[in-house]
Amino acid sequence: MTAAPLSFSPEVAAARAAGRPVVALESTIITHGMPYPRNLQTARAVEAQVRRAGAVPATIAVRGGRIRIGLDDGALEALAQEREVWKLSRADLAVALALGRTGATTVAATMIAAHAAGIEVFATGGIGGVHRGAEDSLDISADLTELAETPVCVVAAGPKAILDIPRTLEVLETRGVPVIAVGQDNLPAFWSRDSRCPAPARLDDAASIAAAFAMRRRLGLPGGQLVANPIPADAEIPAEELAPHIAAALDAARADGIAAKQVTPFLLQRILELTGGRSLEANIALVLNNARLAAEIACALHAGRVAAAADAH
Ligand code: PSU
Ligand code: MN
Repeated sequence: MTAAPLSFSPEVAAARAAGRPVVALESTIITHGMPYPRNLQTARAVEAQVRRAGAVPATIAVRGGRIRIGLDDGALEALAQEREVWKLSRADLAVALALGRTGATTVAATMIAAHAAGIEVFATGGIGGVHRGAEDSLDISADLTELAETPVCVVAAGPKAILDIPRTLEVLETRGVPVIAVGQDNLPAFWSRDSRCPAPARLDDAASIAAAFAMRRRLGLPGGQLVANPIPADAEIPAEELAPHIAAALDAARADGIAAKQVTPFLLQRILELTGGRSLEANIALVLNNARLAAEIACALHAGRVAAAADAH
């Protein structure tokens, strides 16, 4: 455990005291990934989904010089409506805390916070990765290096389809991150079930995903694992249908000179407009689906620990 300035919500503090399974949730998806009020409704629904599946949700954000592990409904609502919220990745976390700024945590920063708080499982929508054209821009999300370094099991619907998925897979392999497709051979692509890229590994249930994660910890390997959970079939937008919208959004980003942290929020918003809101509905469906699986994995890890403790007696 680090000396990180953590503040736990009463619900999460009680779960920790009782040794109950906890699932971390990020906040950039709320502040930069979805428009108000759907962002707030989704954040609440995702928390409810985690609870229904038997775990305790801990939405993570930064405020008043503290990393908040678990937000009550008032804090969630304030964050969802606030305008001047920083998007915090690994590079920004310390600065935002030192200055007392309000910040939303990305996958990378949420992993850091979750690990500091002793939370092993984290649900999000899609991870960041290697952007298309990264051979020139060098725009590669810090989410990938975090997965290589921080032992948290991240449940996502794959890398976002706006990215260069084959190159994202190459970086993850180089950095030694297990990439596990759930229930299918190919990696899912966020709004679509099939990226057409074979996944490096496939597992079909929460218990085996938990076992793989626990084994990685036993090996003493420092990083996490990426669990790529395909969007439910009835909510997906087929990749062929999305391709022209992604191309148009990328053109718009180039024309507007969008760079760095703005790229992903800009592309998500553009694609929302181009699909007439369908991409948002898909995004919500996939996050809910990931929250349920993450809770099941957290429960399986918890059950494994209980069994191991019983064996030791
Ligand atoms: N998943 C979503 N919507 C999002 C994100 C994930 O469904 O907006 C956020 C996560 O916080 C992720 C970030 O870490 O997008 C990636 O940003 P970047 O490409 O700048 O690293
Ligand atoms: Mn980037």
